[in-house]
Amino acid sequence: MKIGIVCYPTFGGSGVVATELGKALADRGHQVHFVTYNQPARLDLFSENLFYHEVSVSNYPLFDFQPYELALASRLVDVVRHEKLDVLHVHYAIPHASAAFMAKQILLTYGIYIPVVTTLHGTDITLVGKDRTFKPVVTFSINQSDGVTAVSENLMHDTYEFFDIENDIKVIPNFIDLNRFSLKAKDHFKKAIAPSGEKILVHTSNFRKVKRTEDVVKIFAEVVRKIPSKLLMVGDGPERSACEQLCRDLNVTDNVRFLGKQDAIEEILSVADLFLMPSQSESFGLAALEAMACKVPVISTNAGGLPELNVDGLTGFLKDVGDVAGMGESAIYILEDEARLAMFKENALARAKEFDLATILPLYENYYLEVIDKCRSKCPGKMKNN
Ligand code: GMT
Repeated sequence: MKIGIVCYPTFGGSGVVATELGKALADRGHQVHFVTYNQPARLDLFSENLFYHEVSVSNYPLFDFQPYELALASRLVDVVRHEKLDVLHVHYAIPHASAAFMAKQILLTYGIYIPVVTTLHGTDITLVGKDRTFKPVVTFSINQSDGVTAVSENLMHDTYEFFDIENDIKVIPNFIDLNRFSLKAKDHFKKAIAPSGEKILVHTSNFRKVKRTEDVVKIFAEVVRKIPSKLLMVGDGPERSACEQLCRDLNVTDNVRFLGKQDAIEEILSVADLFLMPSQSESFGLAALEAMACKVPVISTNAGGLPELNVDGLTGFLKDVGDVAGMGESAIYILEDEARLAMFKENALARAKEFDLATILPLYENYYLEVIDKCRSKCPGKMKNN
């Protein structure tokens, strides 16, 4: 197939999923065209099947806000026509699904029907989508998509609950490349971080409010009182300075390191004993899956889709949002006993394997074929190979 992928090219989970999916599809022999404003963070163009089409937005001084959505729609029309795509897969409803809708309408004037699959990732629905000003556009563009997927059952239910959706939504969870995310020998790094054999806790995120990064520090402050340990805070974002201040207030700065944005997350996870994800909401929790694949148990909230990934008492523990004391106690419970910690680590890896890329990728491939087939019978004559 010739597949167009639209995503945010940043470190965010939706961009990571879209990029890894595109790369894996290219490895399977599909031709994959990324259409976005920057080359996606994890995209290396070494495959003959991978293409990148930049969306350049004007900087015409008349506009206070440059019309990205229109630039994207125009670029999509161009790429679909000239690369003869079979399907467009847009990640994140705003503004990708609506830009795809506009491109689809324009393409019809050229006698081309392009099937559009929209994947909902979470914040497009739970946070942004609930903003009343966006609701009509999100509802409309989901309903106008030829196929819709969500990354968890929970996100699917939320979408049906908050929007008037007439389309079926297929759940296809996040996936993990176990070749990349696996336990690596990083003893020298471990020694540098924890010279006296302290336990290592890790948090990775974009430090937005929804991640409750201050809870990470508070949980760690509980743990370090009982268990010699270190905390690695990976990533960057608006809440970082508040977290750094909290570390000073709680007198834990000597045991916490802020590493900023990192590419080789798997190397950091390889030295970790526990992963903390106290999010307010989390449609799936890709960062937790990455940790589990590196044999790291997870202390998380029970928000959103996290219970579909983290199994309470087996791969870690789930607590209510804001239950810092409960998360601290659970962390100590896992870390204080070596045999117990080893068991949780094994369980985390076993669970992660259920989300292996090799298992999830065919779900997307089959879904594209199903959607293309449905569209072909809906509009004979306007589809490629028709
Ligand atoms: O979590 C973020 O802040 C990034 C966000 C995004 O939209 O890029 O991630 C969302 O999509 C990921 C991939 O499907 C999910 O694993 C994350 O759980 C989800 N984040 C939230 O729901 C907060």
